[in-house]
Amino acid sequence: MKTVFSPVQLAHDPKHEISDGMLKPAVEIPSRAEIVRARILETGFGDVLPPDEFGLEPIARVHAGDYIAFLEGFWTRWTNAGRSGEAFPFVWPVRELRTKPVPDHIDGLLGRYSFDAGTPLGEETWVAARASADTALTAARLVAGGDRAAFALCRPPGHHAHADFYGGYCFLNNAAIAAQYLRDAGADRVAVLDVDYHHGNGTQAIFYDRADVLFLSLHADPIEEFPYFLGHADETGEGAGEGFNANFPLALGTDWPAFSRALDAALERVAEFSPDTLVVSLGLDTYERDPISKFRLKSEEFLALGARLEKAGLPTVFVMEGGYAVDALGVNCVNVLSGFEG
Ligand code: Q9C
Ligand code: ZN
Repeated sequence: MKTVFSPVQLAHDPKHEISDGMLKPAVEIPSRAEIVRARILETGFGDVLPPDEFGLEPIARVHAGDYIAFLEGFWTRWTNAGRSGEAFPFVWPVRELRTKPVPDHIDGLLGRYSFDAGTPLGEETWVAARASADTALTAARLVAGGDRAAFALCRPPGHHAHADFYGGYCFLNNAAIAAQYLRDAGADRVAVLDVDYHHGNGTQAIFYDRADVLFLSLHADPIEEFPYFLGHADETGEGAGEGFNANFPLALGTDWPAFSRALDAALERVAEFSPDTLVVSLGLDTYERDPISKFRLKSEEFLALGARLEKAGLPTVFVMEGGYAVDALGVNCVNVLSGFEG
């Protein structure tokens, strides 16, 4: 299968993040993408193509106009306010606080358009996030055009980004943008299966009231793990989307046997739904040595994950999400893809 990647995605190069209640070195860093690209080339897995430019329209099918304008204009506002370096929000409109009117002040805007302080926003974030979305869109276009599968080597990742706020290292929801593109290109039903260690809260929320996009997520139980406030098993969709959302929260320490049982259950739901296309939010942070995660998948077991996904028998768009054990990320990611190819 083909891989899509743009070096513009490397421009988002954060130095720090707030996690564990303090300022720490950033883990969602450019070398993540570089090591995966290097592994694809060194194993001769397939061609690596640059993305096409799709413009803002397919992004605006998923994200709010004011949010897109905020991201686009952020750096100018930030520097006009006399600030420099990467930005972190610190105040949010929770519970009784109001989301309207939208504040004029940059710190108010940062809080309005985010949900955590763990996601550094810098000068090059917008250009990189756009390139990452173009990468997902190009992979979706390949599959819409008849390729059995394609790999979008996305970075920054996307699945935590909602229609109008960022977080969890994510700004534009690449998988959701790809799924919506596939619908607009003629697919009647699209399933998004999220196998990242963290719940795909953004993707879930974007499609929560829709019956045309089934969202399924396997992840660490949010009672114990980020994003904490979404991802429980009783979230099944609402309105027309009731029954078209399925969460599989798993215990910390989950290994491949338990993970693959949940995967089988999720893929059974996919088969019942009978989608035209499958989008896989491919996080590799389920790896046993991931520095921020607590599942126990081994490198060889990612081959089995890919093989199991292939058995669904669907045109498949892989969209990279998390995975922070950089030295092993290339092997683990290409194991999934080559397991799929058999
Ligand atoms: N102590 C993705 O995998 N911070 N995002 C966790 C750990 C947020 C992960 C703090 C993790 C976000 C795309
Ligand atoms: Zn993750």
